[in-house]
Amino acid sequence: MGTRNSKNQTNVNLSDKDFEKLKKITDKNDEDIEQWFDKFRQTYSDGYLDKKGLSQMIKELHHTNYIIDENNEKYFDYIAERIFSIFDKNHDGKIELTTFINDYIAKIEGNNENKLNYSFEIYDHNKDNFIDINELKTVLRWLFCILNISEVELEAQVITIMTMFDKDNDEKLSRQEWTDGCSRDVVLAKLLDPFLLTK
Ligand SMILES: [Ca+2]
Ligand SMILES: [Ca+2]
Repeated sequence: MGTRNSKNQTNVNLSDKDFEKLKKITDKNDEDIEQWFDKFRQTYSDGYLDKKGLSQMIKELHHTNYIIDENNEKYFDYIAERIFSIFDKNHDGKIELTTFINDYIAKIEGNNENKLNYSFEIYDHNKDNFIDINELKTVLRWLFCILNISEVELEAQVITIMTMFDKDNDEKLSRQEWTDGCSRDVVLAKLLDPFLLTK
């Protein structure tokens, strides 16, 4: 084997390895994954996803783990937007379907350091390699909205996180401070995980 080929001829194929990984992270069965991937393969037959396609893909990937209501639908759109901006490196408004699947799974399923680097990029909106307080609040506000955590609690958590993570007290988190902080404090790391919906 090697790749799973569509009954419909396109050049977009999923490797067996990615297929198995998809099964693992989504709890879908073989047939579900085949059908699901076929649909995307047909819609995006040139092998590229746009922002809307990515959002749909992420929602569908995770909808068996999480019920999608209006609130978290917005969250998925937001996270998809963030993920898109990370993957669309040349800013042409499209990302390669199979590369995305491969990379996305590797990152959310990967070792802790990979995953933390990925979550860092989700938080770092302006890509200056620091997470400032506003960036922290922006992502957390989305997460807490889904978790029904209040704005008061949000403010309190932001203070806690900055106190625990910001070792050089410059009121922003470097990549190192972020990965060290999340590695030290698993409870906070769980709270900060932008991929909470994926488990
Ligand atoms: Ca930043
Ligand atoms: Ca700092």
